[in-house]
Amino acid sequence: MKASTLRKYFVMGSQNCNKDPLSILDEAIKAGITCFQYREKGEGALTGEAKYSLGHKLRQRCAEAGILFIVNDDVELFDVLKADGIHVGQSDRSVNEIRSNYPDTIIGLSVSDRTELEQSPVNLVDYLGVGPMYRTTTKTDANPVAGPEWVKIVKREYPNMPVVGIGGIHPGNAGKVIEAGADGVAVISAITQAVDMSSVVKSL
Ligand code: TZP
Ligand code: MG
Repeated sequence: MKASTLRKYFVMGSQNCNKDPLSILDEAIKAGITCFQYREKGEGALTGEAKYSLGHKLRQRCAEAGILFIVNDDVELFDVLKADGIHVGQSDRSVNEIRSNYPDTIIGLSVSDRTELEQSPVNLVDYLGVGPMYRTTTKTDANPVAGPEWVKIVKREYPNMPVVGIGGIHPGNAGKVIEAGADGVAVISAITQAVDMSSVVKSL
């Protein structure tokens, strides 16, 4: 994948939205996001048919706009929606298994410390999600804050691997993440809760 696709990576599920997720995605696309991840997860998340149904609509919007559509965790959902890629965490389905079943798909992997990095099949993934950059209240089981310094460490070890920072990122601190060497910033609440989304995405 082109590293620049990660530049403004919007992550969202219905549980993050206080209005229609489709209209939030539409607005975010119009504002200039470069990538989207459907992450229907945590308290209040949709399940079953409702999750698939919303996924279909979000997927369609991204296809129409030419925005990469990534599914978090759920390999079956990824498959049914014919998503462009899948993002997994350390305790999700194994990268080895996904790669052998989907040789050409985009795989993103979260790494939050050195141990995770050392134990990861980095050669099999297309990009790394690194974080949390800052304190976040969006993911209740987030790992301890690693900060932009963590981006530097990952990039030093894997200079050619596309890297996106995540966790507590907003227009006021995104620059530090990019300065540390990240190819982009992944955000949830800075966009879903934005009063002026167009200006937030532009500043990011
Ligand atoms: N992974 C690490 S932190 C985080 C995820 C999914 C939550 C990011 O949400 P926000 O609102 O951008 O801090
Ligand atoms: Mg996960």
